[in-house]
Amino acid sequence: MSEIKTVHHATYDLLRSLGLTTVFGNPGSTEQSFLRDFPDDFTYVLGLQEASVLAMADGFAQVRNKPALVNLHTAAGTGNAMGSLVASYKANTPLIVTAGQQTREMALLDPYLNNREATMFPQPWVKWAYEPARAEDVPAAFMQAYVVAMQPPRGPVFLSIPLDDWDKPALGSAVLRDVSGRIAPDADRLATFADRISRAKRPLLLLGPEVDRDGGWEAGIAFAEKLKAPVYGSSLPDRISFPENHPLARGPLPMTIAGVNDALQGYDLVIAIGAQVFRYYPFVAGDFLPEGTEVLQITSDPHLSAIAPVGDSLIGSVRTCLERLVDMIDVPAARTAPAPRTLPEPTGVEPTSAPLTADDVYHVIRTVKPDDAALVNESTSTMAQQLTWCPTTHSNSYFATPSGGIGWGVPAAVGIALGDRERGVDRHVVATIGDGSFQYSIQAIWTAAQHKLPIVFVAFRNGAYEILKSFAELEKTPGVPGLDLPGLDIESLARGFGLRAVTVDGTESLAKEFNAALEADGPTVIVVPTKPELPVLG
Ligand SMILES: Cc1ncc(C[n+]2csc(CCOP(=O)(O)OP(=O)(O)O)c2C)c(N)n1
Repeated sequence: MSEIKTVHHATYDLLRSLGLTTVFGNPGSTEQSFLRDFPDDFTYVLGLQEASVLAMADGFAQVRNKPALVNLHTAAGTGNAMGSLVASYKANTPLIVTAGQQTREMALLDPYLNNREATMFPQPWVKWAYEPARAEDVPAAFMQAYVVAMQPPRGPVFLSIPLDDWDKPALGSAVLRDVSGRIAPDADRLATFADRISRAKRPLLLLGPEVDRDGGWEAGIAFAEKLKAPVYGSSLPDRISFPENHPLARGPLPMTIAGVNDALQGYDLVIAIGAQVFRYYPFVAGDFLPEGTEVLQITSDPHLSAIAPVGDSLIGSVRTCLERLVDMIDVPAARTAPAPRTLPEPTGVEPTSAPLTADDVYHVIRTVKPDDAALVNESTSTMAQQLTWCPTTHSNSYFATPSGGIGWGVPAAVGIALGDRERGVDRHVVATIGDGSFQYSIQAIWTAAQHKLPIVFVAFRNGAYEILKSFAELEKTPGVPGLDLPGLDIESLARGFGLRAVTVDGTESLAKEFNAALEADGPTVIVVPTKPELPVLG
């Protein structure tokens, strides 16, 4: 007679078959029955707080282009992870987020650590939330969670699992399924779009974050070069989908209704691929489009299609659409590509003492950063200088939060480095982080140190929540308290978590310490005293 499998056994077998052998977590008593006898071929990545656990898993999933598995501690742990979960949902990151639940035996008694209404808690920031009705359903619920997370538009899912389920007998081995991860566009509609693009006199191309996520980097270049149109990215980009040093690249669109309207003046057709129409932030009123401008949007996300205030949409994989459209459109032979914009060329950096300007810092980083390094950016008041000096030139190499919640960048950098290691990619991760943003999930740097990850954290120590001072001006709200950050010793904090750490006193020491960090066997935090600079918003 064959041995009866437990739910624990059947689930781990399934996870192994799905290639989900890394668990990001922070354990508690409600998770230990899942984590017991943790198999040797699985890896447990411990994060010291759940906001970090979830954002590390997000970075890991994004670079691997596969789901990541997260294990949280019942309601309290899920609560800590919620801010990061919003970012994962908005980035369409496939995550299987699990949380332990009190035993079914006492469910009705609302015992200590019980997760009341467990499936309601993470809503609406998950595609699916489920607590299996029976222990026997746990393995199949994981299979379903995988399918929901991976089917477009991808995103996080949530499973709450009572702690007494794991030792119960399973129904047998879980059924392994494979489903489609890409949705082909409707052929007739694509032909209509191709026709409208061919008839455009002065088109503008917007390539949003979904293009890079869908593996459409090369297809985007081929399409843009055939179209001979300027290429913009989404404002506040979480991924960059087009080489910013390309002659057609124009950087991100503005982030206000009025600003976008200005930028689109004179174009008769905006082709928005893998992008929200449009990503706005501060409210500066205006018309959505200039007179005579039309919009065609292509996305695999019905929500992005639904919320567009103008334009016609087509649902489908953006990579597939780009690959097909390039052969379907006609471009007048007489059309000439617009002149390239000029970005400053990195020259010798002037020796300058701290506090440095953001231009100084990014100029130095540009000269010392390896070309293939990934950049994670969460330095909110210096985004313009980052774009100017450190353009993204490779696929899968720029990352920022799409939710607007800070505290994502530090742990995401850790997850990206872990994901690179796991997929056999040997590159550095450079994380440029504001001194305020650094504090929200700071404990993630401990995980980076424990795993000796090749990350250079550059902390901009301007002593303020500087971007909020710009907002105070824009919104005419003088006298807001709580915008200064005196007395923070980030170097000591980093050492306390076991990292190499240094504070630099100028451009020369920044370059020297950056190079030393690249040679180090593990992560380094470089604190750079910087001048507070009010960015222009709009
Ligand atoms: C979780 C979360 N809490 C609060 C905010 C509001 N907020 C936006 S930017 C910012 C300050 C960022 O300061 P810092 O990282 O030092 O960058 P700086 O603007 O100084 O360049 C804050 C607190 C937020 N975006 N997310």
